[in-house]
Amino acid sequence: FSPAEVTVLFVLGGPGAGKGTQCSRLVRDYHFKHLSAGDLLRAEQDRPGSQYGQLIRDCIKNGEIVPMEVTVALLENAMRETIASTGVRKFLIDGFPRKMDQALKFEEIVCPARLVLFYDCPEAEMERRLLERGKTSGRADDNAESIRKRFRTFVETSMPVVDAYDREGRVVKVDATATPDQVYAATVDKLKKALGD
Ligand code: UP5
Ligand code: MG
Repeated sequence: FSPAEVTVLFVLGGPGAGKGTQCSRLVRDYHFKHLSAGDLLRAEQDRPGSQYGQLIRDCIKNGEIVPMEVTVALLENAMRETIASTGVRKFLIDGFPRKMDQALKFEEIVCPARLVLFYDCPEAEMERRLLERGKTSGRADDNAESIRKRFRTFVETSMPVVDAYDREGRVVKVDATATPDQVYAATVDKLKKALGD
């Protein structure tokens, strides 16, 4: 895809920062297609006949990053399907890239990102949200032990991606500690300024 054909925003932030919550609101108001890398991986894990099911299950439980070939292929397929079936060409790529090599690969072979929307939230608040959600989510990684591992991977591996984009001036940073509606208002405000419309 060329940037003239499609618009990609990467939506990043720690586990439980509220990426999915904010993406839903942006979809409601601005007709983006929301592609959560985590959701695509969980769907692939459960797809009968998938050769990656066990690998994905193990990585998610341990808060580790699935090899990027799998994730990039899922994202690229989902983008193609979306364009073919709906014509929508504006994508929120949620929870990806989580590692520097993934960022470089995606921008090389799929499409450069217009900008990175980064939700900034303290660990204690993210932990509180995830433990609360874990009571009903059924997610295999919403337990204290997996959450600890997810936080470590985020700090050691994923945050450096945000920092690299920030040095290029491509990050829109939003404080994610307020209520979802307040965070959304800040998101819209900052995105409008950054995108100039
Ligand atoms: N909530 C949200 N906003 C709130 C607010 N402002 N105030 C109070 N509560 C708020 O929100 C989390 C919870 O908090 C919800 O209950 C929500 O109601 C509440 P959510 O919007 O779901 O946050 P999000 O940032 O999307 O959290 P999520 O748990 O999805 O983040 P992760 O990044 O951990 O999960 P993801 O699904 O992206 O990845 C899971 C795993 O998949 C990774 O650990 C990894 O193993 C694997 N993965 C890869 O390997 N590669 C990838 O590219 C992507 C994932
Ligand atoms: Mg999510």
